[in-house]
Amino acid sequence: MDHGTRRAAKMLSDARTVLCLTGAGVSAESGVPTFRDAQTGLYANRDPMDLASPGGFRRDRALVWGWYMERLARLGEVEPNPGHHALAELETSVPRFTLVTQNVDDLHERAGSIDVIHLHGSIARFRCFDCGHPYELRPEERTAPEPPYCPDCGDFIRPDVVWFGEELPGEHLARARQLAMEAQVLLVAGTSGTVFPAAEIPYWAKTNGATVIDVNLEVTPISRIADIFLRGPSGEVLPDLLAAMELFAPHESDYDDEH
Ligand code: BJW
Ligand code: ZN
Repeated sequence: MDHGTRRAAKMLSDARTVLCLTGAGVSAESGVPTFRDAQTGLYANRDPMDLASPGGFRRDRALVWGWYMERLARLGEVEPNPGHHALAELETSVPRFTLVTQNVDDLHERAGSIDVIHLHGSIARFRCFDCGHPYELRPEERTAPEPPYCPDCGDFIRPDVVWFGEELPGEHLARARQLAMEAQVLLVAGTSGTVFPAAEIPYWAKTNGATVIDVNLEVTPISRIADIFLRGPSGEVLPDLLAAMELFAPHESDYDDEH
């Protein structure tokens, strides 16, 4: 086992309060494309503002709707990977563990994570572009070329995600910020750390004394400020980290003398 994994496992074992921040990279090994991979990314050769902004939706709602419906259909065919499972298990071994994700998929929940904050919404929920009322999408509307109309105001239905230029859900962001300031360890996995305000979380944690551990295939602005950078695929690094925590776990025999 390498030194970084061992140090990170020790930090996590000793911590009472851990916050975990995830991004698209944790779902990559499930077969969900990331956004900024130059070849396979969802934004590769495309302008993110055409696909993920209110202006883009107004300009070409069929393009945006089709892009989201295609992604939603693909999500129905994938499963959580060992990285998601390791994070769900970590929640059970740390006294206070919260996961804050930028991902709009539900793979963390499907792996068993319970305390999950979605900063950028959910691709499987819908609401009206104008009046904001929630909307239950009918199966046939998933394959339609255009979004349905809102029964309350007549505007178009959109996915309940956070686009560029839109505010993040206030309560969720406030809770993430509070937890970042209280955390003893911030475990970051699979994010490029380029989209704000989520990308500020590691700075909030670090300036409040947390140890920052970053798991990523590549160097990012977060790995540069991290105390421990574990370079590799999260589907391998996170299970290794969990296994390494066994080294520091109290064993029953440790209590024999006391009882
Ligand atoms: C692996 C791996 C493996 C791969 N293992 N690792 C401050 C400065 C500059 C700009 C701004 C600023 N504050 C705000 C802004 C503007 C803007 C912004 O941040 N722009 C930047 C791009 C510069 N932010 C906003 O507009 C936000 N709103 C806001 O600030 O509102 C303020 C406001 C106030 C008052 C009134 C009005 C507004 C909203 C941001 C919303 C972002 N939404 C998206 C789309 C969601 C819906 C959808 O899914 O379509 O969220 S954009 C997209 O990026 C998505 C992601 O959640 C987000 C982050 O991406 P992520 O997860 O990091 O993925 P990638 O692809 O970037 O990286 C993957 C990483 O994984 C890589 O590092 C790989 O190496 C790694 N990896 N495989 C481990 N197996
Ligand atoms: Zn409406």
